[in-house]
Amino acid sequence: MAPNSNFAELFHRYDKNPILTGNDWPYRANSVFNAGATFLHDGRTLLLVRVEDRRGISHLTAARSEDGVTNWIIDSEPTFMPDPRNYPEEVWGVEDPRITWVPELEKYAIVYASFSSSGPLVSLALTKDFRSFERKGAVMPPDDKDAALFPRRFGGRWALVHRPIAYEFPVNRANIWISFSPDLKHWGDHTVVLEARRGAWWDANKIGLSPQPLETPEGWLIIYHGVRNTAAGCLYRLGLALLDLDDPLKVIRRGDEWVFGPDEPYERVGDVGDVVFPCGVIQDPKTGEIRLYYGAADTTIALATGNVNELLDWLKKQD
Ligand code: BMA
Repeated sequence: MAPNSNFAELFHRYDKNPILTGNDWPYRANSVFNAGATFLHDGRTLLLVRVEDRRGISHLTAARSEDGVTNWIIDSEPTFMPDPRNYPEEVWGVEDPRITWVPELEKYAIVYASFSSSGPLVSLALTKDFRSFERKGAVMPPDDKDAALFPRRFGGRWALVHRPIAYEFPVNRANIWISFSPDLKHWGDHTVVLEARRGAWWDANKIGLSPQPLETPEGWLIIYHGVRNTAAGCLYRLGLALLDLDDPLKVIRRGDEWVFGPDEPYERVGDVGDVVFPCGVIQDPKTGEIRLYYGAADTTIALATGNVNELLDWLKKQD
């Protein structure tokens, strides 16, 4: 896909991308990518980075920055290692965290994929400071990933977005679901909220939540990835949808076209080429400016900026 400068884009790449690579790491790493992101209470930005080691197993390491762009201070050792002795589902690593600040708990919820011997599943941990963690263990069985917690309850229940795989003939399909829980432990009322399209569509067969849902005055803004299988491999691109603020099972709008996809060499070439995969987004509540942190080709971390108001305006034109 060649960028066409005749049309304005919704996301703008930082000109010094990628912002973090394995070379920046204080210890040996194969690749650093798919980072969750959040504001800390002191205004700094925290990335919880997926680091793949040279066995192929991933762990998570925190990096902090004043401006969210430069001068990252990276923990000198892994911050959150898989713990297969106590949590056997983490045997092949922990991956792709999404972070939500939960005011009621006064804690951050980290929802991540544990690579179990039966496939990836969804796990949850809570933290106040990204130094000590309260693991809650597996919350969804395999295959399931691309999950995040909403920051508050709906009708008294917590809500989790996630992406179980449906083994359908002739191709596996994956839709975005929401499930509910009174206590963050027992989950039910599993409901499909966004379905993968079919056939030639960019988001045919497999879609999944990308970063955590973004709260806007008009609804929960969902940035999701769609996977297109081609003869040359998979293409990961991003689309937008808007869910009702009080009832996230209600889809207000969904865009037809993708809004961001692999173009630059660092997105097209790497351990897994043609992948842009954000797990974290930060919003400035005053200006609506957002910073989208994405894994590029499963190798480095890159940054793109946008504005929530422009994304919402674009979605309104999609009716
Ligand atoms: C997805 C996830 C991501 C990865 C992407 C591209 O299924 O496993 O961690 O970035 O594939 O390889």
